[in-house]
Amino acid sequence: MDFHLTLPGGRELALGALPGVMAILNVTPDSFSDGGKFAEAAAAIAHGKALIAAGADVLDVGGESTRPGAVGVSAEVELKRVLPVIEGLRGAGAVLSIDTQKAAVAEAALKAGAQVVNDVGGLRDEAMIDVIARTGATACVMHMLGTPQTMQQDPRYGDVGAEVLDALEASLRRAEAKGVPRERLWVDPGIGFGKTLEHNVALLQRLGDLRLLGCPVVAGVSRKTFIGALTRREVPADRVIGSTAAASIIAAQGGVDLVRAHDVAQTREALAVADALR
Ligand code: HH2
Repeated sequence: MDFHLTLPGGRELALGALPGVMAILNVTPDSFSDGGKFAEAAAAIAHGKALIAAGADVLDVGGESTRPGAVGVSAEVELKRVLPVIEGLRGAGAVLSIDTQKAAVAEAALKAGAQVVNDVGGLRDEAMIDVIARTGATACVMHMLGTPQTMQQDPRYGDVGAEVLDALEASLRRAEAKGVPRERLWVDPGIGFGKTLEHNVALLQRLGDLRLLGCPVVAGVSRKTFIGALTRREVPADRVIGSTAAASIIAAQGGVDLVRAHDVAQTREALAVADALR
């Protein structure tokens, strides 16, 4: 099925039978996998261009790590990291998204050229919904149990699939109540955000259920801890095959529209072969 992701200004990100790739660009010193590699603007911009050349549809620029236990940074620090990178990559060939939980960061990034706000907080902050409503931006609404500081301390659910679905529906309704139409919202189950290995597996096995929400579905599995647990790979950069050749493919077959990935070329290749053999 062809899927069109509607963007501000009426622009459409048209995806074919294959899911699109949302490439990860962390301008941080401490992200769990690529922390420190692209913390300088020049390095981040060069990496962003390489990700576009490798086939990224969306570049997700982040200035604050949300790995379990991460210490948050101020809006000022986040902006200092992301704004020069967004300005440097505007018009470079991919849709730019800002990965932030802060309304002020989202608003400034949208002004600088981003079109999508990727909020791992799932629009829990009313000020963030106000920014989305006011600017006409698209938002990716991710599910997280608690905060990055607390989320992996014994997360519990009765039925993880149903609870994530209900929580996402509640977030979508809060946005709709403030005038944001569902066509401008994407949903993401938040793999690894307040979930055990079993929760992540259950969510990835039932990704298709999220389509009931009537929005494009995004999933981020890239190099995450659950891949390390299943492959016994301690070092995140060693989890590429588990991420690209297995989890991304299963997610795509489960009906995901955008795969969030560090390894764009490998993800694209795996998706192309899996699609041909379907
Ligand atoms: N995962 C991370 C960050 N943002 N956004 C969405 N929509 N979905 C995800 O699964 C997701 C996300 C965590 O990964 P990463 O950005 O690589 O690491 P860090 O938070 O340490 O910067």
